[in-house]
Amino acid sequence: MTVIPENRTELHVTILGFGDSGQALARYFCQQRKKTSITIRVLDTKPREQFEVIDPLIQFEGGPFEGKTCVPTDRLFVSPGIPLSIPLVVEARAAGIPISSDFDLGLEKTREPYIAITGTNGKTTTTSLIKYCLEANGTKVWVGGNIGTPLAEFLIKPQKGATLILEASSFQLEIVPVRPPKVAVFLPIEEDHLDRYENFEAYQAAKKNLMLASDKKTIGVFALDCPIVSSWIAQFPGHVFGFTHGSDEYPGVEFLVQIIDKSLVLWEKGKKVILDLSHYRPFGEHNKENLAAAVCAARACGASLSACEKVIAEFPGLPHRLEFVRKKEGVYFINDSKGTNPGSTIRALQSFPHNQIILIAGGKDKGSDFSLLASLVSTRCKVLVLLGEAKEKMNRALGDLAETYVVGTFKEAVLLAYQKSRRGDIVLLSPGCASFDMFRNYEERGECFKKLVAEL
Ligand code: UMA
Repeated sequence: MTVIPENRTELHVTILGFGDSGQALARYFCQQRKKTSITIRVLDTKPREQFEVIDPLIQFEGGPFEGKTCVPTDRLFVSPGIPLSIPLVVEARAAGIPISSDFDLGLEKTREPYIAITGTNGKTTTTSLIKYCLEANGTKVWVGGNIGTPLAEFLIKPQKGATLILEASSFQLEIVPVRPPKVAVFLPIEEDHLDRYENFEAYQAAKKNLMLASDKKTIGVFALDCPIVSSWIAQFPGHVFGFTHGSDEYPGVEFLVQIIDKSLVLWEKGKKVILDLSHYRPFGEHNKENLAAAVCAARACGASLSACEKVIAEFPGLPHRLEFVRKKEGVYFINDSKGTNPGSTIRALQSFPHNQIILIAGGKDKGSDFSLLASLVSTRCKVLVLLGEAKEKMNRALGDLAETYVVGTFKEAVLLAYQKSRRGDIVLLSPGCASFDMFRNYEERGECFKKLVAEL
């Protein structure tokens, strides 16, 4: 039990991690101090000099967590990047301290309906597509979560009447959401973050917490072709919507979207409607899946078909996701820096013709199995350029399957890829790894690629 005196009037909160979510939480509690007395303690492994501490009353402690304790405190908030398994959190939990996060608090303190989007790849694109479909329909929305804006920001500046559209990572779902979503989108689940989780099952279990939060009114949107999420349907308490590349025979699915070549076939209350995708710009089958998921979610929230059609015609795709950069001497340069796990690199490779890809891959390994890429590398890649921390592991898994080069710097990788390319080839940056060994984040890596390509 905590040992904070019973008769005190102030609230003690402790925040682990002072990144975007930790800082938003701290600002929220500072704002709350106008109404209640609150003590805010923040711990981050980085030194204090690296932060601008926003309020002199925040007790900031920088440096390693070893030897520190969060007992006593009334509530411990853990940033998504910090595992709940670290001793500091385990000790606090054992002492009966409620463990929370900005995502958790955000759902607790709001009453607005929310749409949560989870799965391994495609979450941000789907989140954005849902936003555009609802906006085109005149619905007021607020977008946040893993996409970039912490939910605590909404608590600081609430928007009355908005529908929350929240990209939910496995990290953010490790605590079961306190209230049911209006719509829960389950995109395909593949191996990722195995440096954080004990095994693939533990990663799946975190994503499944969104299902555990759902109730009979929740509309679940399922990737029917994914064996993992589709196996959850039998236990899902709410309405089932789904999308597939397969047939229209899905008993129990109330709203089905079939992806057939350049169209989406919608089966809604026995009626068939076709949405034409000839003008939909994002590359690849997976981007049609993201769109199908978004159409299901948008229809679940009452968006009209014409609102969805407007988005299909106008959505340009997102930066760093199979983003076309430049065509130089007949060679196409594509930036897929957000391809941070083998599953997303597989989708990128599937989006281009056989034996014409010069793949730049590698970065920080997340415990991934790179042999998952083997068959596509052997059929689609002319040349493989490997770099970063994972280069040797990738070379062992894939090096015999294409002409392979292991390089030291990002600049070398881009120059070599260009040198090896011929008219009609595709130079594709899709690392299959996180960026943190060489860059601040995947955005910085993608921007660096675009800059180097522009200089060629
Ligand atoms: N820190 C420690 N000790 C640790 C680890 C981190 O003190 O052991 C500190 C760091 O020094 C840093 C802070 O914690 O100061 C960073 O916290 P964080 O890693 O939780 O990152 P935030 O800036 O709060 O951003 C988080 C999400 N980050 C992660 O999940 C790693 C962001 O997702 C999200 O956009 C943001 O909250 C708002 O909701 C990013 C991400 O990489 C994009 N997500 C992963 C992914 O998409 O694969 C899940």
